[in-house]
Amino acid sequence: MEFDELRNAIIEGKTKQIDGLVRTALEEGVTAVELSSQLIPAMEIVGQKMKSGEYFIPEVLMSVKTMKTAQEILKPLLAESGGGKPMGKVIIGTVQGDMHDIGKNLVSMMLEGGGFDVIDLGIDVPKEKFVQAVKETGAPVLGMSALLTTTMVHMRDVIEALEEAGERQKVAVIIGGAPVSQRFCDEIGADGMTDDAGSAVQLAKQLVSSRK
Ligand code: B1M
Repeated sequence: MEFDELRNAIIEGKTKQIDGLVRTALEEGVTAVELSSQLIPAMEIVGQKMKSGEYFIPEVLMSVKTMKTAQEILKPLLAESGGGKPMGKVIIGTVQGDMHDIGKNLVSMMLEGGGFDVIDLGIDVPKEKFVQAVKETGAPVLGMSALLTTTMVHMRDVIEALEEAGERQKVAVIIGGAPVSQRFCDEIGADGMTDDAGSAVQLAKQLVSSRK
């Protein structure tokens, strides 16, 4: 399978073509997990074009729409890929002020594939909503995503709010997103961070089993 055509469809925002390209790749035997990981670098290139001023928001949104079309096709396949052993609940959301959700959605889909029951709070999630979800669901894992250096700071606010509500010890907090580092994770007292969706599933599994 030649992935260049698929990546170019994302970079150039060819929403109408992506459906056929993804389905052809699947028919050729490429797995949904492999396809997902092949498509991510295309968004990196979109980011570079955004930064250099070659792309403005409308172009970026066409790429996002194309990526989301691909994700919709892959979602049920990723959910099936884990073998089905139930792992419990995970709450996930993009922090307050942040609208980026492609990476968060990918993590969500991979967690479902890993057997987790995912409660996705969406984007621009205020700290109160994270705390309420932990209280109401008793989920053992809370995941937060942030793509902006200006919004990642809200991860700390959520952890502090969990402490104030007496919920912090009940839930393992994992974080991720392009600007997040291990140093930042340690600084804010999160339980772990990962750079990619697949490792987020491994981390969530480790944290759940270490708490049993
Ligand atoms: Co935005 N944006 N954006 N954007 N955008 C970035 C992040 C940026 C790096 C682009 C750039 O300048 N090069 C830059 C941030 C700079 C910074 O803070 N340092 C930026 C900016 C500045 C902005 C705006 C401020 C632009 C403006 O309006 N002037 C604005 C802010 C809006 C807001 O949120 N308040 C904005 C808006 C947008 C769009 C709406 C146009 C669109 C988002 C649409 C959407 O998501 N529905 C958008 C996009 C698409 C991007 C880029 C191009 C691509 C992001 C993406 O989807 N990547 C991005 C550039 C880039 O990242 N190179 C950029 C693909 C995705 C699969 O990767 O999300 O990193 P990622 O997820 C990975 C890992 O990080 C990890 O796993 C995922 C899969 O492997 N991961 C986790 C993520 N969450 C995790 C959670 C975990 C574990 C792992 O545990 C819970």
